Amino acid sequence: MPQITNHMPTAELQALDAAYHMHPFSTGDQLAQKGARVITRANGVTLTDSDGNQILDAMAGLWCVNIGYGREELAEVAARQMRELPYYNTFFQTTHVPAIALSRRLAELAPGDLNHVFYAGSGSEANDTNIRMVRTYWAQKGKPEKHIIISRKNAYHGSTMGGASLGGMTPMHEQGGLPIPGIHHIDQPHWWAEGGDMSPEEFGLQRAQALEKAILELGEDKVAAFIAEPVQGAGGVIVPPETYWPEIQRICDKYEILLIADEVICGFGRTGQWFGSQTMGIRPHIMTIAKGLSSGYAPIGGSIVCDEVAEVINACEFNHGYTYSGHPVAAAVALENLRILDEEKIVETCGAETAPYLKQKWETLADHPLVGEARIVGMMGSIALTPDKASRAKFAADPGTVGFVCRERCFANNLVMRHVGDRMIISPPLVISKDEIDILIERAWKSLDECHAKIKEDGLMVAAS
Ligand code: PXG
Repeated sequence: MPQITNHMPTAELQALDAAYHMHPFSTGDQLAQKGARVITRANGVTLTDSDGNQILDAMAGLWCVNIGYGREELAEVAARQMRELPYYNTFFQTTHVPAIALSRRLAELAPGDLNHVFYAGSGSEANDTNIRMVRTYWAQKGKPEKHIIISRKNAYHGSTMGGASLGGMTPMHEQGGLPIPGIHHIDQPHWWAEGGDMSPEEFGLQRAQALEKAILELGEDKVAAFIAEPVQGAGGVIVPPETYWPEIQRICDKYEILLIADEVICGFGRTGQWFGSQTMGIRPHIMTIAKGLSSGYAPIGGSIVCDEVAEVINACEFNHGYTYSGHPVAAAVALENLRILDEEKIVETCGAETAPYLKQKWETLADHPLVGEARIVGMMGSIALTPDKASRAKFAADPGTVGFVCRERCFANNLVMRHVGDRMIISPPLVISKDEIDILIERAWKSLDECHAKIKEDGLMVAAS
């Protein structure tokens, strides 16, 4: 069927984009030469680009479109809310119905006594809130010297000054003079890359105990909180060994360190349960949320805070907030998204049926000659590309060279599968069907074959010495 378009030709759009639009995490000059790909519409798990290609989006946008694209209900709710009350703030002793309703719903959904929500416009902003909130909490309790936040290398917590400082990405720290003071990074539980001769269990325990070591070195009276993603996302979908989280929980309990679970990716069904903290069996004091909260249909993030921390913060004036904290349109859209996730049993079906199906298929990729390990939790998965499975070798070429070749083959095969270095990652919409999973795996396999052939031809199938 001919594609009906209502936009100018792709090359013209690309030229305008290059002239006027600066892109995140991109080298502008290189992108301008190549031309950005223009996505024009989407439905379910499928994107359409300006040339009419139909692409399976195995990343759910940027890990966020949990209910899939094209849900009319969300558009309707947004339009209705814009007509009724497009904006009002939540400062100065005012509130509005969408913020009230969403907060109550989040308190119901969140585990334990996580009953209070502070809103932001994004995950980065929410993590900035968290830095100020945990420091204020300890100051209010008469311990202002308890201010250091421990995070992990290769973590991702956002792009603002606070978010990027909490994150453990060195190339981000190198731009803009980061991290800000009072942030300390420990090693990550990435067994495949860093586990050496240890078993995953031994390694998981060792990396968790790095937290205890850091607390003792920095001084228990100086450490405010530990922040981590239940499963690292942007770092390469790194599933920690089973021994890791129980030990972290023990250490946080022992030293009375606040635990912040950054659920920006893991939240709202991504791991097969409502929150990654449930899947990993942890009890955070604060959860960072964004992305799947609105399935990306409106920008909204926040912090869900436990009773004790909320009580202390509420007892003082917390001099913090954003113009768009609890934005009524975004809150109404998020509430409708949560209704759909719940009433259509999307999280349940994902946990009980589609995620196990995807796991079974995804793990077969480990049989490919280019793939070392295939890991998956719920609807977030990764594979490690390697020139030698037995030794878990890295490639001799610069990190990411082979991953990039693989990603290009995926795109040529109408599959969005990302690379992080030489790891390939997926995070599809939770509504992906079994048939669509079959297509995803078929395209992934084909792309791996083509990548393998290409890197052999280019002499890249060589292990680093
Ligand atoms: N925490 C986590 C765990 C995230 O994954 C943020 C905080 C920041 O959220 P905002 O809404 O401010 O972007 C994120 C965001 C990637 C990629 O390349 C990942 C994110 C954002 C952009 C790109 O995988 N995660």
